[in-house]
Amino acid sequence: MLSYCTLLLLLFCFCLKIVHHFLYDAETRLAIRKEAQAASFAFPGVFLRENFISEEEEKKLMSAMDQDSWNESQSGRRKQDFGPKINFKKKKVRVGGFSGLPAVSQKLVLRMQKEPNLAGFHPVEQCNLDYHPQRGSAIDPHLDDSWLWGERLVTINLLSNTTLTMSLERGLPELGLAEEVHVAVRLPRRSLVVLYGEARHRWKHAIHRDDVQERRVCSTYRELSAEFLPGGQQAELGAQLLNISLSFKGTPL
Ligand SMILES: *[C@@H]1O[C@H](CO)[C@@H](O)[C@H](O)[C@H]1NC(C)=O
Ligand SMILES: *[C@@H]1O[C@H](CO)[C@@H](O)[C@H](O)[C@H]1NC(C)=O
Ligand SMILES: *[C@@H]1O[C@H](CO)[C@@H](O)[C@H](O)[C@H]1NC(C)=O
Ligand SMILES: O=C(O)CCC(=O)C(=O)O
Repeated sequence: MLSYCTLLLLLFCFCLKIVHHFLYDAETRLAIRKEAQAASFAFPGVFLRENFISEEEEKKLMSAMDQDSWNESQSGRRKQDFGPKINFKKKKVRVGGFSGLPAVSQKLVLRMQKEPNLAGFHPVEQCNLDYHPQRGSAIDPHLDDSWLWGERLVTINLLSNTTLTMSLERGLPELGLAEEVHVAVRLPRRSLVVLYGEARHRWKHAIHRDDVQERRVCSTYRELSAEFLPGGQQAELGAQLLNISLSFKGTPL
């Protein structure tokens, strides 16, 4: 009986979980308060470029992607991966099988490199994810690996608008927010978003089920960490990955 009550109490508390909600403003780079008792704050580490690709390019990209097969992934997502096989637990990278990023990405990568935050951006992985409301697609809050992957995570958002939710479970004590904090970053269709700095390493990112209203596809590009760049312990492997990746002769893994 007691445990049943305890369970109910826990459920009650869970439902009452307080979350402070903010909305990211790309122009001022502020997280704007949605509630009276909180103040807006600077939110560094997000770069957003609207209309990164044209409608025509979106059509061509999507038709190229849909010519390859999609693999089932977690949480109702489907996936196409162009990159080395990685075992993050054992910190092992296998080059075999990786044939490079797809040809259609070459001009997009060149365009990325012209963005103020993306000088010298040389991706060694492209992961395409396909979200659909009928499959309840979502991605839980997480931080991307930083052993292999470098500072900048670059995503092109296709087919529909969505919201990337940034979260800090422990709140922001420096702002007097003791409970979980969410910052909603609106991603318009055909925009490019870069996460770096605090938005890359401190805040988790997620796509909530409710924020997938129509089919939505994204391509995320990842660069190497310092360990795999010249001067790093695994520089040779890094050079090999770059060589393959930037040949743009890829077929999916
Ligand atoms: C998508 O977002 C853009 C830019 O924020 C907005 O102008 C447009 O109306 C939105 N489209 C839909 C279908 O909600
Ligand atoms: C990549 O490797 C191939 C074969 O090992 C070599 O011929 C080529 O020059 C390399 N390309 C670059 C850009 O390093
Ligand atoms: C799907 O997974 C299989 C098995 O891992 C792999 O051989 C295939 O290339 C994958 N396809 C895509 C599009 O990622
Ligand atoms: O769907 C997105 O935009 C985010 C994808 C993501 O977080 C990931 O692939 O790790």
